[in-house]
Amino acid sequence: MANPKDEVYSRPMPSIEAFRFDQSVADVFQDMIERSVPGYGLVLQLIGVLAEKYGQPGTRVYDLGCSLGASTLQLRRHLPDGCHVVGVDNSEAMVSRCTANLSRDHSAASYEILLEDLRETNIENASIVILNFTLQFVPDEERKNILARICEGLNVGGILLLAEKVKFENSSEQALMTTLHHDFKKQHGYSDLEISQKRAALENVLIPNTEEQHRQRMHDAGFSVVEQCMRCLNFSTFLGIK
Ligand code: GEK
Repeated sequence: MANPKDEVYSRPMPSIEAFRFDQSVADVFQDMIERSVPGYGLVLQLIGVLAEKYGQPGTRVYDLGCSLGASTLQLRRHLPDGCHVVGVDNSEAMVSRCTANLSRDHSAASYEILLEDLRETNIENASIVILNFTLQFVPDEERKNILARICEGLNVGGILLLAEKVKFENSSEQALMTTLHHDFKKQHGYSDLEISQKRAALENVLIPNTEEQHRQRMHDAGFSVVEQCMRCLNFSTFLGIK
């Protein structure tokens, strides 16, 4: 059965409220993210590759901001035996759908899905932490501490996968990437109205950093290796190894 279509911003709205991960978004989220984030499917595949390579038996693996569980499922399907998967999201609507999705998956890895703010999540004995398009929604000034706590909770050799929408210092690069991203969305069926209303809703909610800020922050947090492993337009993915 096809995923329900995202039409959240399809009709003109008299005023645009700040974007929230509520029931109406959770209901259509898979379609929304697939048609909005170039490279999303490839990042999910990459998570599977990393799970197989870096998952350590007897450790915990965290998916922070797990939404409907797309990354969580990739982890469960590709981790070696003996890992415990922890999915975390602070949206009730997401957690309830995620729990239902995970219950239909019969991979061996044990798991729990927590309704929790990731800023409260206790990270310990971890071999993998995933922040797949989540850090961008956390207040900018708190991101440094979050990465430091993640690095502290990882075992040596453990990894962080960080995928984010990014911005560019150079204004022509910023303008070109923004235009191409909107073209990508149009080609995936979004109208100009949907694109502009969603953009307004995300204005003070999704705050992007530059790639340099991400690299620096990961180094400062204690990762000894920081590599950009993917970029599609204004969406970048970094791998940090402790
Ligand atoms: C995927 N990773 O499909 N604590 C916990 N969850 C949060 C917080 C927070 N402080 N802030 C936001 N979220 C997923 C996609 S979506 C990305 C991640 C997007 C959650 C929020 O409720 C939402 O479910 C998720 O982070 C971001 O692989 O919408 O672009």
